Amino acid sequence: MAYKKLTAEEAASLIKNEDVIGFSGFTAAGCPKVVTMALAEKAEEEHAKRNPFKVGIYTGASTGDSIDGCLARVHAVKFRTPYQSSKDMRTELNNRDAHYFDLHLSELAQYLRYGFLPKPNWAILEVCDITDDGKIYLTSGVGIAPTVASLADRIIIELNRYHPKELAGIHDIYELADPPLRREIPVYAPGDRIGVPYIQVDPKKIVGVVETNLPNEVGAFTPSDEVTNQIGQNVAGFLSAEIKAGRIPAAFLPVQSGVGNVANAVLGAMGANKDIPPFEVYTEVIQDSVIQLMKEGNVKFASGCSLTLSTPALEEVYRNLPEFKPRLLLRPQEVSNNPEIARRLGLISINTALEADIFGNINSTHVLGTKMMNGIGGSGDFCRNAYLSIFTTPSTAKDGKISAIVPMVSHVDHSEHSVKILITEHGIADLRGKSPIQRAEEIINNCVDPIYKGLLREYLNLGQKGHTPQSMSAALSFHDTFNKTGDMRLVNWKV
Ligand code: 0RQ
Repeated sequence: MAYKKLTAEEAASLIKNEDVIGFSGFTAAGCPKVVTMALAEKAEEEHAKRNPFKVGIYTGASTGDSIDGCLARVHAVKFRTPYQSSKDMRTELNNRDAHYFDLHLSELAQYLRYGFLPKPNWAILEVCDITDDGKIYLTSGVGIAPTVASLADRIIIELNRYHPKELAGIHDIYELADPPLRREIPVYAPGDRIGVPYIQVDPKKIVGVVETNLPNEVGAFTPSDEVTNQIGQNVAGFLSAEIKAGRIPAAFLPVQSGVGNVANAVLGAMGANKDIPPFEVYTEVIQDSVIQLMKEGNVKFASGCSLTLSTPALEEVYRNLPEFKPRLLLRPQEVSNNPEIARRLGLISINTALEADIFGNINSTHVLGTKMMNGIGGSGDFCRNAYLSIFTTPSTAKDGKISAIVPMVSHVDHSEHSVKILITEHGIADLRGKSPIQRAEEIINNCVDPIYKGLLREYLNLGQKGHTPQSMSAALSFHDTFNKTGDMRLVNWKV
């Protein structure tokens, strides 16, 4: 190999206070692991000497603990974008020890190229193979790797032997030209290949290679329960009724599905529904359920940005790579999440809300309006542009003390103009073509937990006259009551 071999500590020693780093990967899949762990130790040593040490971080989406967790715990993050799901990073952001800006995932690469954000000094990339002339073969996630590899001054490689070299060929690397030169992205079907299987970098930028042999840090899913199963059944039932009504073509449309337990349960229920034909997936995270459905013959092909699989599922794919590789494709997130493609392919987009309001606005990010949860992720890229945009949520949280459906969301991520269908374990609200008052009735009747139906009907009566019957004094009473008493059920409109 033409490159210098480095230890993680040697690589970390090159990174300076205030440097900005861009990482490969998307979720914990494909993220580097050891250089940031060493960097966290370096930060701790610097802090012990009372020296400042913080870095700026760009990633594809969330990361494994060895990036977000390790660096957050030692207060070594100056700024962070675009999505995270680490408990420690969340604490850091909510304490404002690190500045966080929440971006649509499809936008980050172009924001960097446009110069809207500080240029990365470093790219740290996890690879399964690298050639002496600078061809980089990524591992199980792509994210913003092509863009940070071309923009960064210097590159550190983590060559992770856990991922087989034969993974090369699963990636389709394509970078967009910037306006006014941009043309259409020529993806006309989920399986279309438009680029090359590697990232080409200038080998002179590579300062060294750190060798590792480590699995991804993808967390295990909690098994589906009664509520998530019922949400899954409701989504599958709704989609099969849409096929029967002729509003979804009989051959079906490509599916985008969000991350987490509800998303896994929804895909499982879709696979089990006999009215839904085998379908293709055009999404960002390929989760365990997609692989399961592929084995059962219910998913024909999956294009995504990462194989966000539990370790047993990823190892199964790797053991049977010749069988899976022709049916899997990993793209940069500005292609996997591109609004142009979502609209063209006619995606059925299914994402999870933290909170919805009775008029159809969605809060995906802010717990009770103030605390950042994870970020908007790709939900906005897809929801606004999909053929059919569905949001799911359990109707309550925290043992019923929180209604996930409120008079007015405490933070807006997706507006009533983009959200077409809301589904909870209680049922389906079809918001298409309905006025605000009709939407409120549909949501209260079909989706709200019985314990909160009365309160929300009373709220509608408090509303001002006008197109959308909000009461400006009572709109946030659910949240205010929870903050004061710890239980939204105690709302009293007369106070
Ligand atoms: O709290 O962690 O203390 O138990 O929020 O809730 O039900 O476990 O939901 O893990 O599926 O995540 C929206 C965050 C849902 C996720 C969100 C509390 C609840 C629990 C988590 P605990 P659940 P999930 C593709 C698309 C945005 C990005 C996106 C997400 C915790 O799906 O990040 O869609 N979405 N990307 O108790 C207060 C409420 C609450 C509440 C739930 N109304 N108020 N707390 N909780 N509802 C992915 C990517 O882009 C990579």
